[in-house]
Amino acid sequence: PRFGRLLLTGAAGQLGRELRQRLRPYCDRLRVSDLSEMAPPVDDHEEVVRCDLADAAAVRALLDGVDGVVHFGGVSVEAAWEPILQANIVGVKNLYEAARLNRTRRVVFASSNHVVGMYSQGQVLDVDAAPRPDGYYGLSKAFGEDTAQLYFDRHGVETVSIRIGSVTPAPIDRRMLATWLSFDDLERLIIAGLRAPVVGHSIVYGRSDNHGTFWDNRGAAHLGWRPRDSSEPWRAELEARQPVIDPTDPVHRLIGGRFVVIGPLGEP
Ligand code: NAI
Ligand code: 15L
Repeated sequence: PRFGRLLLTGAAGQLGRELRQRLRPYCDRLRVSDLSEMAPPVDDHEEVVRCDLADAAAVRALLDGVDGVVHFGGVSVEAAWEPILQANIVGVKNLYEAARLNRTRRVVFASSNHVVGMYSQGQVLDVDAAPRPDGYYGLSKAFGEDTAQLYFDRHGVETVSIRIGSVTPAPIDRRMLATWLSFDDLERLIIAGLRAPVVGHSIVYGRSDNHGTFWDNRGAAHLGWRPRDSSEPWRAELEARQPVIDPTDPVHRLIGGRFVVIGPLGEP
């Protein structure tokens, strides 16, 4: 079935710009939003709304008349605490309060692999793996997942939290052989997350059907999503380009890759 009005946040971002095109066919109206400037509406099925997620009143209005939210807005990398606090913590709380007040039934939340970034790459994690964030960014995404759980338990707002690996047109380093998620698989996962009859608060790892993955999605089978793409065609080229990997280096040993050493927490 088509959706009535869908809201996409983060629409000016790397993934948002692509998703804006891809979500259009699934809904009668697509409302797109970001703090930054976006392209004007392409036709009268699109609504373009500039909004700071940290502004509770503006977010409340943003969700008015919305059936489902694809929440991709926020700080997307390791950064100073204050912007992460405003966009990813205050922002996610504002989003869920607005969903409750507007009776929005379903959210697909762009969580991140950095929620579990400090686990070893040698482990295979289930969808119920407890957070081991690798920085303020991963910590804020763990807060987002917990907020989703709270608003389901208290108010019945359903969420699929996608612990996204790495979305790029093609994998570009050896870690991405495990973490890569194609845009096509991401699109299908978002739609499955919106359409699945009952999700409560479900967590799923956003990765394609990659060999040597760090993540087991059997616990999210009820979403009815199976990735169709794989990083395997790029393996030979990426292994040749990066032939030596130091397995004792945390950047290569831990799931979060370089996020486990960068940012404010990496400073003396
Ligand atoms: P991006 O940084 O390109 O886009 C994020 C957008 O959010 C930006 O356009 C930015 O202006 C907007 N934003 C930031 N603060 C805001 C605020 N206070 N109010 C309103 N909008 C605000 O990031 P990208 O790569 O497109 O990622 C999208 C989402 O997916 C993010 O939530 C990110 O954490 C998540 N994600 C992305 C991955 C990837 O491979 N690109 C991997 C894992 C998670
Ligand atoms: C993320 O969460 C980031 O948003 C993205 O820029 C990538 O760095 C990705 O994780 C990754 O771990 O590759």
